[in-house]
Amino acid sequence: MSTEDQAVGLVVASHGRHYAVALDGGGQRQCYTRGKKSGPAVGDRVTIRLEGDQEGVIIGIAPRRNLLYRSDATRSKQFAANLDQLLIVLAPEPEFSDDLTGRALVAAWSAGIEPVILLNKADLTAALARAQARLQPLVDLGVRVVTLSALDSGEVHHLLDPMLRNRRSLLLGQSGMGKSTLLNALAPDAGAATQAHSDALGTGRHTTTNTRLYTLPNGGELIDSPGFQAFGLQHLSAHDIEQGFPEFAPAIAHCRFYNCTHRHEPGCGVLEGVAHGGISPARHALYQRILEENEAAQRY
Ligand SMILES: Nc1nc2c(ncn2[C@@H]2O[C@H](COP(=O)(O)OP(=O)(O)OP(=O)(O)O)[C@@H](O)[C@H]2O)c(=O)[nH]1
Ligand SMILES: [Mg+2]
Ligand SMILES: [Zn+2]
Repeated sequence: MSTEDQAVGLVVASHGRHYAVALDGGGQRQCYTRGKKSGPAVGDRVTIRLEGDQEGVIIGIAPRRNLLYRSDATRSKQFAANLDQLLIVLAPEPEFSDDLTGRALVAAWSAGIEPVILLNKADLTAALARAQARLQPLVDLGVRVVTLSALDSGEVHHLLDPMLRNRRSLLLGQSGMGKSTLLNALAPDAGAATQAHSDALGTGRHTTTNTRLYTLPNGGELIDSPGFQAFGLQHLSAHDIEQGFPEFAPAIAHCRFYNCTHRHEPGCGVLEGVAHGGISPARHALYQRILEENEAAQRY
């Protein structure tokens, strides 16, 4: 086939098996894939075969720097590819889940992507202190937490513009935390639907239904994604999971067995750390949950 029928571009939106691809030469096409292999993700560089004036078939995906995804025993769901930064969006209300937050951190660290927590809705002052207290163990681990209100766009620009410039970042979090509201504060032209709209329209709770990449007026690329309620990490190896708990590393050096799983082995440095206060029991419990889910999945 001649290369005149082909073009190269960036996947900027995905919805099921449909993708919007921004072509290097300008313009955007609606594209789809053929076959069953795991498909492209927002942030992928792809080659397409042109079809008509508006459409295309994705025929190749360039090698990825990284891919953030979640999976359970039956299926996997890609968040985005080739990321510089993961922005985990939390809020005092609705209450965020420690388990899901911990899993998002594991996903980022095991994929080599820098995570930052955005604690949104700082204007809800009555509930803010409790949310901050719940995040303190993660602050102690060295996770950067930026506290802000998406309703104050001046503050959002002031705090986030320097972090976002020249980088590709993904907004990730449970439904209702304010991801799309933050996006709109940074890129008013995005006009993303938020729950403020859907409340007014009386439509359902899940507002954002597809993943989409926006180019920010003050520099950088920001990807908005639908809220999630589960974050399976079945695709991670035991080694990957360990990478997701960087605070275990110094203790692991003291484990008696080289193949220690840090659950019941004698002479385990991690268990020692949990017993003597260096390692948080809640983090160790999360580690065990993830490891056990993976072992269960492998028995299928
Ligand atoms: N008080 C307050 N409300 C906010 C703030 N940010 C967002 N909200 C509100 O929180 C609700 C949810 O915001 P969205 O931006 O739709 O949340 P989302 O995370 O994109 O949700 P999904 O798309 O369903 O995943 C809306 O009613 C917003 O107006 C904030 O900083 N303060
Ligand atoms: Mg949204
Ligand atoms: Zn151990």
